[in-house]
Amino acid sequence: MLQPNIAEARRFQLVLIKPSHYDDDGYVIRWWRAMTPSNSLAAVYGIAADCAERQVLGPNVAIDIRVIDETNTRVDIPALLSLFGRHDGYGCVALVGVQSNQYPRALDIARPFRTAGIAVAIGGFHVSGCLSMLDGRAVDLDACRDMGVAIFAGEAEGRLDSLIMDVAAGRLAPVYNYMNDLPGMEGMPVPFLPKRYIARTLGASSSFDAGRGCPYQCSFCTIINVQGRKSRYRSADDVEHLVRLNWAQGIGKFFITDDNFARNKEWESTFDRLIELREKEGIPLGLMIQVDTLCHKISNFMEKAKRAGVNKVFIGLENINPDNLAAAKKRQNKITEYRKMLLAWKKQGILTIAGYILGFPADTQETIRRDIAIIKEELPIDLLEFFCLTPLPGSEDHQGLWKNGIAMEPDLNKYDVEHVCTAHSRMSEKEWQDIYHEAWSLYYTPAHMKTLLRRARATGVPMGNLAKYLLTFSTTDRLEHVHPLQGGIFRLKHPSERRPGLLRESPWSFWLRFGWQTFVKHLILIGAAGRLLTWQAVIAWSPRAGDYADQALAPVSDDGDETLDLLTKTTGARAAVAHVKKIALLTGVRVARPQT
Ligand code: B12
Ligand code: SF4
Repeated sequence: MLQPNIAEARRFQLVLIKPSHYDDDGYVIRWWRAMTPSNSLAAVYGIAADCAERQVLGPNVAIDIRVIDETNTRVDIPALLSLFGRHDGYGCVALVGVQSNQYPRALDIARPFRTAGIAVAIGGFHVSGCLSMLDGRAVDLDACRDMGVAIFAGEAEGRLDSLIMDVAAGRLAPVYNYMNDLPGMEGMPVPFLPKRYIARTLGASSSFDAGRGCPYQCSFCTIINVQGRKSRYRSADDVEHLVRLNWAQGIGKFFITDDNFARNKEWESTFDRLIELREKEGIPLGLMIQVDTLCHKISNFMEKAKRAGVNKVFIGLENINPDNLAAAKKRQNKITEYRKMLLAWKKQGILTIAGYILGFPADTQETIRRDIAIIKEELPIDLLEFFCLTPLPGSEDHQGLWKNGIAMEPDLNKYDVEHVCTAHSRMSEKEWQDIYHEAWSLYYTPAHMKTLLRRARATGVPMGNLAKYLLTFSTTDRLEHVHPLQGGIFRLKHPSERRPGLLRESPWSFWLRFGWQTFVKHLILIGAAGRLLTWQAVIAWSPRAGDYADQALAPVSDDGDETLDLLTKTTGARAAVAHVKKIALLTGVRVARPQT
């Protein structure tokens, strides 16, 4: 980074903080090593580093950038206040990528800085979603105005310069609203984090968004109302540039965070470039992507994904009841295609992770139990993640409830898609919350984990990788009471980090309980890891393991699987099969071709 070399240069302090949120006991969720790196931080850091390099505050002012991801680093407020003190308050705290569930914590972080007169700005999905869908004040945005925290809605590419200049000139505005002006991404600064920050996450992987925007219209989705429905993308040159930047510091694993990489208009040129870097230059790329359930219909998509280095794919399966999918306007998810799509990923030996939402209108505890049993038996999914259907601020669902004055959970800290935040017509709040937790134990039974390992062995999915994820996914909700996406290794807590308004525990009882809980949790984890390793070894060495077959791995049959429970147990499923047959009859196309 270019820095002025004259001794009396002023140094603008830009502190980027990605807040975490509070657990059910009111303590900040923080780990020695968090599960996933924050792409929001990487994106804003990349833009800020570019501002520093271009010396946007003039040739005599340096910009020092600090990065704090609160999921893996404690926000040491006294130390930061003294840093600002040493620079006469010249600088700004930027609360980055703040989601709705992180908004209360973000405000708690902002308070002492505002009291000390330090400039604070906040950006991310909560403020952007609210300004996009609501009246500019809901939900709780006035708290920012009251404290003098500047609200930044929209994307920072091309706009951070002016915000930094406003802070430096002491004229920070209360609101910056760019929601109606989404920038193009080509040629923009790329997401990047120095290795010392990446090292605080598991597996030392980084992330980037190759594109933003999704063409679909799911009613629970905030993304389309914040990032739009048009595909915007980085060019293959941009992607190559960021891969090289990271590889120069030894990082070759990436989470490509596009919500639907299959609908990124530049997916093919991006994959082609990554294939070149991997096959010609030997950069050992390991990628995770997110896709929709129709991606198997895009010719070459899966084959190129494999060659580009994709080894994990997240699929927004959401539900197996078509009535539920239709209620959420997720009509693009065709349950009649699920098996074909999943088997096609299996054919590439790529690990599949599917998201499953609980609490759609037709769901009850009984139907959820039945549906999970069907998935285990009939769908070749490796890992299944559960979420509660949540009216997230910024979504059409939230806007509808808000406009009609229907009660929703008032505490934003709970909008983490793990807590029930609104009423359901067929389940009480307790029933819904209980079945969410039960779902994890229904799927991750010892018997099913062994089946998953057997399927992995038979289809070439790396067993060690799967076993590692099984350990996390089968234990995090039960032991840590958080979603695996919010998880990590070795939970850290501090008595001073309890949510304001809750009782401060005595240090003695706090540390005693923390020590005991940590000990017990790690004993259970060691036991679970030992069992998984033993199963993995036994299955790997079993002479006929490669021949393993079951209903989930069976090729799609000539009749399009129409006798499976997946396609017969709900009226919606039967209607979907009837529809496919009708179309086949009209077009003369066979219902399904057997997979090889
Ligand atoms: C990758 C991802 C993750 C990753 C990494 C987190 C991250 N934020 O990078 C992981 C797997 C850890 C994750 C976890 C969770 N996630 Co997530 N995640 C995403 C995803 C798919 C991409 C995030 C991203 O990189 N976006 C691109 C960046 C560049 O956009 P951005 O964050 O908005 O930042 C831009 C602007 O907002 C602005 N900006 C942001 N901050 C600031 C600050 C200032 C001062 C300024 C000037 C500008 C500015 O500039 C940036 C560049 O343009 C989004 C969906 C999406 N499309 O964004 C969901 C999303 C953010 N996640 C969501 C949720 C709910 C979660 C979880 C709670 C789920 C769970 N229970 O586990 C956890 C929370 C864990 C955590 N500690 O953050 C929701 C949040 C909805 C909401 N309204 O609150 C989203 C929107 C998805 C959804 N379901 O709708 N997530
Ligand atoms: S497919 Fe995913 S990103 Fe697209 S609208 Fe639906 S939920 Fe949102």
